[in-house]
Amino acid sequence: MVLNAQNIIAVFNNFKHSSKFNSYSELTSGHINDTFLIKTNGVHDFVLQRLNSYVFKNAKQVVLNKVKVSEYIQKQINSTDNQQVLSFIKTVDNLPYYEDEEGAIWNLSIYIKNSKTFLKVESKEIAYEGGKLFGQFLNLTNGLSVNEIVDIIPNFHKMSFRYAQFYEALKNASKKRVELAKLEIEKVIALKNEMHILENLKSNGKIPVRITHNDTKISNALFSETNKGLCVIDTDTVMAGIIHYDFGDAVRTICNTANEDETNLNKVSFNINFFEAFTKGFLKKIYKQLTLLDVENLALAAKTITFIMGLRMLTDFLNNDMYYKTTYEFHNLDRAKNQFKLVDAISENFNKMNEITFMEFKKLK
Ligand code: GN1
Ligand code: MG
Repeated sequence: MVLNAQNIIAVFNNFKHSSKFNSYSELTSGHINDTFLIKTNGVHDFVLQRLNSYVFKNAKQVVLNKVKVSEYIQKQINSTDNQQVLSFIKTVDNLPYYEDEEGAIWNLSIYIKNSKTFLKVESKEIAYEGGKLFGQFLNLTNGLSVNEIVDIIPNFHKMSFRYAQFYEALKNASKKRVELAKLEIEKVIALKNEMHILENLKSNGKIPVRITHNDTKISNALFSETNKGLCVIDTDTVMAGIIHYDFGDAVRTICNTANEDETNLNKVSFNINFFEAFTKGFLKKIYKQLTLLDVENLALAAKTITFIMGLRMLTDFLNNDMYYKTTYEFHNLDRAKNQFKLVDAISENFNKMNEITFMEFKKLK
């Protein structure tokens, strides 16, 4: 379907709302779905989204998961305040999603008013608020059974699975792309053992599996106009996981002094002050659920999730860009380079990071 105004209005009007469409704009920060802000003349504006059917083989189930998570959180916060949780709108046929003629799946949620997002964090306060918000999300979903949510992308953060995909891509990649990615490929091979430590702790039952968000980049957090954390969004990949990756993915995006797409690698470094502020906020909300072993592996989690993002971007580059949206030829390779530079910066700060997580945990316990 061509994503023009006429088609977007038609899809929007398949949902149950009493608002008149005013205008729309595309929200372009995501790498996967097509997302639009729909402005109306009514009480609410809306976020309309077409799910990526290559990434989400069972897109209907993604929406069912999302609705379940929102309803569960709504019950926990026990308030009608829809600033803290996403509210999904049903279709005129009373379904949680709309299926268009091509079989694509759409969902609609209420746009949370007076909110903003950050691609890059500019202050310790935002880092701290982000920590509280993602920690609180884990509190709110703590009682949700892993059996309630379908594993929407199996093995999503599983390192051995991502390595297998990488080796497969390497076998089939063009000579040119392999040559261009030579240094990154060497890096992936060199870090293999260390990057499996968390997976081993998880599979040996040392770190508990629970419902987690799995995509806690800072642009998935909404803030109020006064920079208070409001609501965690993009619940597409909420499923069974370990809290470490939620901690780590937030650190990956909060403490990077550059955007994820920055190509000038001199700008990529690790902001340890933001790490401290984020850790304070996160642990404040969630320390009661953590063991010392959990805390000892938080810094490693930041390194591991940053690495796995680089690995997936590199793999997609070798696969000629099948998965992530790209806007120029070597976009995915540039993204991978950015992430691997950040992995190095994390290594340089590793001891300090471990001191901080341990100290902050001790203060609270
Ligand atoms: C994707 O949905 P979006 O664009 O926020 C990806 C995440 C990566 C992220 C990198 C389903 O997230 O795993 O962290 O890009 N989501 C999926 O920014 O693969
Ligand atoms: Mg996502």
